[in-house]
Amino acid sequence: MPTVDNPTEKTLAELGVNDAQGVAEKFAEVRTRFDRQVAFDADEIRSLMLHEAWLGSDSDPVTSLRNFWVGRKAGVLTLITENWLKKSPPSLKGVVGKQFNELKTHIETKLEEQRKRIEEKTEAAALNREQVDLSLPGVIRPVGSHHLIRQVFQEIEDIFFSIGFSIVEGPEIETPYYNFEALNIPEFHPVRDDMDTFYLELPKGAKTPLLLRTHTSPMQIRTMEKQKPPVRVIVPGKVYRRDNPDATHSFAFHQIEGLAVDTDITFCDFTGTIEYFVKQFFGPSVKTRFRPSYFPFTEPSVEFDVSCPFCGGTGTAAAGGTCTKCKGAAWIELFGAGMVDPAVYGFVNYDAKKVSGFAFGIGIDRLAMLKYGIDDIQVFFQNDVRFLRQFP
Ligand code: FA5
Repeated sequence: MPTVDNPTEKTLAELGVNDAQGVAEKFAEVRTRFDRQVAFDADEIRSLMLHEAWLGSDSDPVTSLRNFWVGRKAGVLTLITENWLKKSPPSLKGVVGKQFNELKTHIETKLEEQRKRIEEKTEAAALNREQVDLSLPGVIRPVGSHHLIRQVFQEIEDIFFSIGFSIVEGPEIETPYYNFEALNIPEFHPVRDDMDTFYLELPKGAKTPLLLRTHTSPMQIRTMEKQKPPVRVIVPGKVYRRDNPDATHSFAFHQIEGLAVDTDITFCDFTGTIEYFVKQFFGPSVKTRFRPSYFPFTEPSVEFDVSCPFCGGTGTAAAGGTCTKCKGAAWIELFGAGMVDPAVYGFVNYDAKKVSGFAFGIGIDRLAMLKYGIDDIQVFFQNDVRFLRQFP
């Protein structure tokens, strides 16, 4: 409901204006009302809107004020043009036109000033709200850390980097060819029984069966297929076997494969490299030894042992009695390794007469258990933060 009359909705004749002075008075009246409103800030305009139908109902009070005065359809300036200027008698047209132009310039200038003023004020208020109080305590965001297995991978990678090895990674889903055959493990070879394998269910007619790799050794083949000697790589990764979970077995675990092939690699290079690694990893005082073993893809094959780091290779615990870690044996079995079997070179088109090399496969989980005194492999996979926090 309008509470204030809007004189611009009437003609000058209807307002009883018939001379130049009357015209000037009416324009002055309108200008005074405008000057009062344009001096207001946004909140004051809002409350004015509630009381005066002079202002529109746009949700933004500043826009409402602007539309009311200069809106093209029904703004005051349009109404003056229609009702005062166009409908004034010829004798007053000149004076109404002059007054109108002055008012128009005045209104437009002042509205622009008001817009800038309100904008600056709003911006200053926002800046004020966002000001940072440097004396307040900061927000503490907890920083995560690497899982112990990842840390052990990193330690081993650093050691092998330092002696010229590089890292390669490969697929966890493999073909039987790479996981077995090319590693000199033909079908029905008894070794396949030790690596009880997860096979993928594939649609009928699939070209080859697929499996979850049971060790990182397939990457020996993939690497040699791609690369001519010299080869010096380590392969960190996840592997899978259908083993029942217990304190030392998991169905998913981690290995690092190592492979070095060149024209003149000897058994001494092999044992020297392994010994260097073990001493870097467990400390200079540990001793190593190797025992004959068997892998179809290495010949000869060995099992590397380390003198028990817990009892100093004595078999006796510091507090007396038998060392519980090595069970009094003084040695702990570490991993399998060997000189690459010449039969393997045949699968990758290497000349077995010209090249030689060694390979090893380290079970990371058991190595980490040994180094950090952990007696159950399952804790690596349970993600209990009480365990994880012990290895920041
Ligand atoms: C192999 O996997 C060979 N590919 C290693 C190798 C590489 C030999 C290159 C020669 C040359 P093996 O099956 O022994 O070997 O497994 C290697 C290591 O994996 C073991 O010493 C053990 O630490 C770890 N391992 C085996 N099965 C499990 C399991 N279920 N859970 C946790 N760790 C396991």
